[in-house]
Amino acid sequence: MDHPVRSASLTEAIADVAHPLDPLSAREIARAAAIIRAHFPWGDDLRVETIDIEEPPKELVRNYVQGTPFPRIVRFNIYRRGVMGVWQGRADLERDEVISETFRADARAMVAVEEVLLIEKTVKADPRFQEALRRRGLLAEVDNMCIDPWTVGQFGYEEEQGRRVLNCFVWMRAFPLDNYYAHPVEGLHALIDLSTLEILRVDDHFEASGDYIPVPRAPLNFDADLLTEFRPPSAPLDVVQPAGPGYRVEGNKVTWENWDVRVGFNGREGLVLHTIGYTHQGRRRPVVYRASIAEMVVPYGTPERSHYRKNVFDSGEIGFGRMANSLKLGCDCLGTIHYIDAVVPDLFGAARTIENAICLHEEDAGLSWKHFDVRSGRTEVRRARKLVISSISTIGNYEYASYWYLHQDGRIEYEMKATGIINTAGCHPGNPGRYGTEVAPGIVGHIHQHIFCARLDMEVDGPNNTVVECDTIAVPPGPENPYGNAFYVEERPLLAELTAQRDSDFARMRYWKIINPERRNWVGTPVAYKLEADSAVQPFTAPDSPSGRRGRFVQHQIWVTPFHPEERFPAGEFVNQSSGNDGLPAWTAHDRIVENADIVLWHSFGLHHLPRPEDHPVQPCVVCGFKLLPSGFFDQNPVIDLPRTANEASCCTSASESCCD
Ligand SMILES: [Cu+2]
Repeated sequence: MDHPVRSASLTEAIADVAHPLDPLSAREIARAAAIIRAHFPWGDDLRVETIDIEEPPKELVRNYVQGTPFPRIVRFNIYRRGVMGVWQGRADLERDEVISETFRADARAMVAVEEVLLIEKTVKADPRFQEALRRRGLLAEVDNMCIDPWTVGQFGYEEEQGRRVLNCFVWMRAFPLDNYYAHPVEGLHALIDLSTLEILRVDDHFEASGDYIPVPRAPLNFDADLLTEFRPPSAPLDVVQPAGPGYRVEGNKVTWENWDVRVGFNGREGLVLHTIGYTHQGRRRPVVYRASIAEMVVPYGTPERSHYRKNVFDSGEIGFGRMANSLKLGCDCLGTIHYIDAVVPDLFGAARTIENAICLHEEDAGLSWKHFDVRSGRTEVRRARKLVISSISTIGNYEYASYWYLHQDGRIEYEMKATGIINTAGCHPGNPGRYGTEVAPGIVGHIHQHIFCARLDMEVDGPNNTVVECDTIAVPPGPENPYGNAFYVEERPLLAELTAQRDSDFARMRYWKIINPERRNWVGTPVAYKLEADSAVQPFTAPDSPSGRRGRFVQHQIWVTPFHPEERFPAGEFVNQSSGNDGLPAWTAHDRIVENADIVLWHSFGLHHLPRPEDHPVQPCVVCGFKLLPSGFFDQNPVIDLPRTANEASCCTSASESCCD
């Protein structure tokens, strides 16, 4: 590879921590684990769900002077093997002690990958499971079975109370590299207690009728070693920056064009952007204090067999950060790349480094602006580029690729690209039922949604903001609208939490602005950013249903809350098997004031996904996201100052022609 590559760890050691918002280093995680182990003398039974930095108060961050000392407080969620509930607490790394602890008896810790590794073997050895395979004529192939455990939600079933439970779905492979999701063993499930590895129940949904759905056997693969036909390779398309990239990285602070941002990461949310600001005409102006994808849920739409239980919170139950990939140069990332490693705790509190978890690079972003003056005959044209900060997480069958883009013109854009393998089920060929698409003979992809929640702790030009709803109103035809053409935008500030739970409205071309009421632009209106909610999703899960209760954040595209350091996750701190009593609905019930306040804007968005045959056997990326757009934040086009340049590496396929003058 001759692409330049730079690599660094976010933080190497406590001594190297340069900023109060820096994520925990490997050494800090190890030290925190040692403090916790000394405080909770459970020996080998100690299990770690979370060890993460407690972000210091905003005032400390805002007034921080480089090189001065700052506190390092760690948040932890831990549990004891075989004991239900979670100990939530804090440790002070300087004082070397646990400074607070609360036992949350009803909480169930997130599911760790280390915990599920033993499940497959246990299920396969269960006589009830083997008997179900025998009834299907599959017992001889028991070794080929692939057992995927799924989180179960909270349906109030007696046998699941007081336990940590997963429900297994079954696929099978014909040989080691075979794509097993092409071979669902439909209607067969094992419910397992994660703490004891006891199999509570095996469900064979076809036992009574005997009408088994056959396992589709045709191989449908995507591994290059198994594919025989490839199209000819495309012409090379290289991204080359001979003078190096346009960004600068110091520790985990990134400066690019007029932007500066601090890159953070944790085991639950994955990528976090801190203190995003834009310097214009010599003044740094804050825009977002903290931005992350704080939760996501995938509700499935079929009530059939055990599929109704599928309503998974891949972030809050599993952890985007913990499941982040090590990215590969020239494959995941193209161009002049700066990689950042991430460090997360493993199940036993050891620091696990995910090398190259975060990718930073520039991309061409097409045209920025242009005008041809017909009278002077002159053309002014500028090209745009963007800074990309990304990471990719694999959660079971699916990949979530997360991209933050900073644009030169002040735009912040987020894209979630979903790829990987759809969750497949079996059907009688030609009869997928109304809840899905038959994506290949005998394989159904059920309808579902992927709904994410962005937590946007805004600070547009200062700490206090107001969210304003903007509806376009058509004036009724009559004396005030004699030509029938009149329409205008009506603005309405969202003053308190309960009235700030808002939905997209196509009939009104609704959008929202985040304004700073105390700062005006040159025409006297409050400076603002506009949220473009391009990927609003209409939820179809009943809000009071067992699954709907747990993910109520999907019921509105917009929620606004006053900042509170403990209000971090929209479906609550502990989501696994939760009943839905925590999170946005509980907090906003207090109807706190959100006008001209330190506010957090929560935006639910996502994908409405009835799988297509083209999504199978591996899905090309489908994309959802949103944009934050300056809207009266600047007095005029902020990229009017882009220098007039022509790209010298560009050429014409016909050598005699000159494209640029
Ligand atoms: Cu999907």
